Amino acid sequence: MKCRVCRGPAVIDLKRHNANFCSEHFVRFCHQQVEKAVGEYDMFSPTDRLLVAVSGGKDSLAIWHILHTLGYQVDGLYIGLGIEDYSDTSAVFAKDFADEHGLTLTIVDLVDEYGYDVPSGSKAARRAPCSACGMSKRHIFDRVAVEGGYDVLITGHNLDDEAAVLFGNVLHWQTDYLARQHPVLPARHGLPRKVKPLVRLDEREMAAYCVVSGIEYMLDECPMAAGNKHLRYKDALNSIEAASPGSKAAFFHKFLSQGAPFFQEAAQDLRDELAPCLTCGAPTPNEVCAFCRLVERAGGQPVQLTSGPSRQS
Ligand code: Q46
Ligand code: ZN
Ligand code: ZN
Repeated sequence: MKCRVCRGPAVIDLKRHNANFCSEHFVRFCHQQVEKAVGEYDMFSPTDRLLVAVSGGKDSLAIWHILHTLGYQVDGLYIGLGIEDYSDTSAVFAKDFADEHGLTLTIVDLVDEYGYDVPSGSKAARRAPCSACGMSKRHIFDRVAVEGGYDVLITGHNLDDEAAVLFGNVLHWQTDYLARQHPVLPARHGLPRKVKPLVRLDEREMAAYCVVSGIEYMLDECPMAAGNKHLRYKDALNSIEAASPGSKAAFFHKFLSQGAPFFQEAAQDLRDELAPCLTCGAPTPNEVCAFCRLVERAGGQPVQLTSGPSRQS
């Protein structure tokens, strides 16, 4: 197996690209795929201040590493979710990475700042853990990005993540979710743009990127992920991909180029319906946002977005 670029010994084969790479050229390939996604979807420019949401897992540490290596100004944000040992261990990976590379990491702890953790909050709000967790994370991403004056918030969702979400949305024809599924969510109501620069790279490639770049990351899966339907969708897509390499990327990227335009009107309608939450100021279709309702039911304390938008009356 020889590297497509230098003909030296290859360390990875990428069937959907019909290519093999050595370590050096695989790293270069990953950087190029990120630059391509950033340019294709006009995600950000070198002068933007970027904030990456870091979980301590392979994807978020890889995108932080890639963007830092490419010369972007990018800080990290880690949220302590209070999920058993998983949270304690993943925090160590995030902090060690930041220290090793001399990068700035903001840490927000759900219990310290809001008075609940994911297990207790999801029970109190009678929501699935991943629903309560996702909502909490989105709110804190917005808050820290606004308070820190960041232009763009970055998440480490990769091609497998996005294809699995698309698969679920198509299975149930959830047109409102399909309308929102895009690697760039525009800035709105004073909140930053949100982007996903890993949409051209998959899970295996991100794990390999970390290994060849010497990035230590949290290997364990979140214990609350068991039963998550997106894991089943990933398995289904992986079977199709094994039989027909390239199917997953085609499914997702052709949706963006050929399917998504059909949902644009619905996406605009959804954006028009939003107004700032009366409690925290985050955009919501209701008077009080779902996050503030969750915090209240969990017995915690909402935190106002300090320089966020004000409600038009
Ligand atoms: S951390 Fe949170 Fe994930 Fe764990 S509870 Fe679910 S959403 S699985 S990315
Ligand atoms: Zn090579
Ligand atoms: Zn709110």
